[in-house]
Amino acid sequence: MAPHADIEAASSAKADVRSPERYQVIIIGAGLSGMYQLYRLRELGCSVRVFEAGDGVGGTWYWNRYPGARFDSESWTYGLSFSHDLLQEWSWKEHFAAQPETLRYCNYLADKFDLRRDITFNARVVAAAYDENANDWEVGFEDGRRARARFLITAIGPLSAPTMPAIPGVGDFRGEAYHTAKWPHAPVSFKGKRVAVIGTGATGVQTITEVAKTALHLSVFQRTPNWCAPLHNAAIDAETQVHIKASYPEIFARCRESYGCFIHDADPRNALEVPAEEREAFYERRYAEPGFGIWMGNFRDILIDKAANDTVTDFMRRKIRARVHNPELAERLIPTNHGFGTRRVPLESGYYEVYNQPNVRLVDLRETPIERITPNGIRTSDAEHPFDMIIYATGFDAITGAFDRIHIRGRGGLRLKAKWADGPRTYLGLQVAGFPNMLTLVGPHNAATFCNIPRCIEQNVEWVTELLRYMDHKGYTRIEPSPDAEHAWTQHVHESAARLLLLEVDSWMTGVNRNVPGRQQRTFMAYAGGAPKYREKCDAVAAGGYEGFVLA
Ligand code: NA7
Repeated sequence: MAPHADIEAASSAKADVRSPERYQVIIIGAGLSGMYQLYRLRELGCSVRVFEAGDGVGGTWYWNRYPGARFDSESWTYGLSFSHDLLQEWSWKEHFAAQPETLRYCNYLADKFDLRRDITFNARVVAAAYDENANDWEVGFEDGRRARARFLITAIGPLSAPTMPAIPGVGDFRGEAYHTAKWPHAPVSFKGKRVAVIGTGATGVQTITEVAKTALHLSVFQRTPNWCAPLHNAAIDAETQVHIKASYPEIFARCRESYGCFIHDADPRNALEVPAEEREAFYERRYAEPGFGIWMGNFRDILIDKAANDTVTDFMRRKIRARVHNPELAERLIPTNHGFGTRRVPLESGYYEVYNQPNVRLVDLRETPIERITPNGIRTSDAEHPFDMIIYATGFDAITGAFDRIHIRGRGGLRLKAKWADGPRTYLGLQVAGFPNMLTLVGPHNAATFCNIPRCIEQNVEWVTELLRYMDHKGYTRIEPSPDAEHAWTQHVHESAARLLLLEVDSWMTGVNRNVPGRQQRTFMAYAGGAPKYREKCDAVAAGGYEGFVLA
């Protein structure tokens, strides 16, 4: 099938007969990665266009407007670091900024660097096909329009394909219903309403804590409890602001050296080497500190050694028991199928205390599973619960889901979804054999998924920019990894994760989503060797003349 015929089939019936717009580079997505890539490619003098499904910039922070949405990264480690002026002009108001502030930051970035003139909004890419004869990519939009470019850069994010629960009757409910990642732009009030939240991941925990403040009644439908830890957010006072702005070089240098580009890095000791009393005091300190210290700044072996993990898991268990007044309820909130840190740790601001409120109730789906959504509410195996509003905090088809939702075809019509049916295969998480000139920012097998993401976005974007500069300089027009390099990297990614305890539990990090057919097997989709090692490898490949890639 000719590439554009394929695109027309995937696009709407209104296929546009006009010839496609042409660029050197097309970027899909105007979140932080797409915007920063645009900025860098403009510097190269490329003709580049960003296509964005939403009507504004910000990606994750554009879509996830749910109540309570905020950073778990320190704000002052999250902003892009490339511009001294930007760092000095922008003043984060809180140590962990809420979504509206982060969205304002994204808009500020777009305005300051005049990025919007190269972004087309309301342009959802539904198909992309490589045309071997022309050596370029044609993308098709939902409305039938098309565009072409030599290079296709995906900046579509690892957590951007929301999933609704596979529960019968989801469409039947007559009240208000929202998925957290598709939250309306208009304010939503919970006052005087009976609200249900389904899901207790990082998103559910933030949502529940906020909704509980004003809802008449809140029912939390929990299938798997998670180990949540306190965020300890606070406003940034004037003196601290001055200090932060003066310390950016040190802050970013520290992030650069840590495993996940956070300011927190693992303690070099093994948990069991430390006397019990000292260990307990260490956990207390980490629990009392803001941010991910309890997860990322813990003893080096808690995520790989079960006995070490048991010590911190026991500590966290006692914390939940101390915070939830009703002992039976506390037990229901304590995870029993995984140890602390082996799933993404939700950071919370009074989450457990919510369950001490008289207007909040926990429905434990392990005992009474949901049977269906009804016009009036939710029916579990033992009762029908009436609601005015249902909030689905049911997560994402993570990491590869956003790729699957675009009909991507490479050389010889090879479908990316088919190639990745048994898990992604990539070289450096940046390219895929059979898909020449397609580059995948923060894609699978990248360090970015477990990263303080803008830090890893910067690394990816700068590497891709240098690659395109190199190709231009050398007169190359096509790049694709060799199948051997792809195989070796994919093996290496799997080996990097082999010792992690998190492989023993279902989560989006192990690629399991029970709401999506074909996503029931655990597969590790990110590079687990840490950001510094990943950067070293990428740099070595570049220094070696892009070893492992076939340039033509
Ligand atoms: P998560 O962490 O994937 O959480 C989704 C939650 O929804 C989780 O508690 C699920 O339970 C629950 N869920 C999903 N489907 C169902 C059905 N069918 N019935 C009941 N409960 C269900 O997504 P988040 O949005 O919270 O967080 C994703 C990441 O975004 C987060 O880690 C941050 O990095 C940003 P389960 O655990 O599968 O039993």
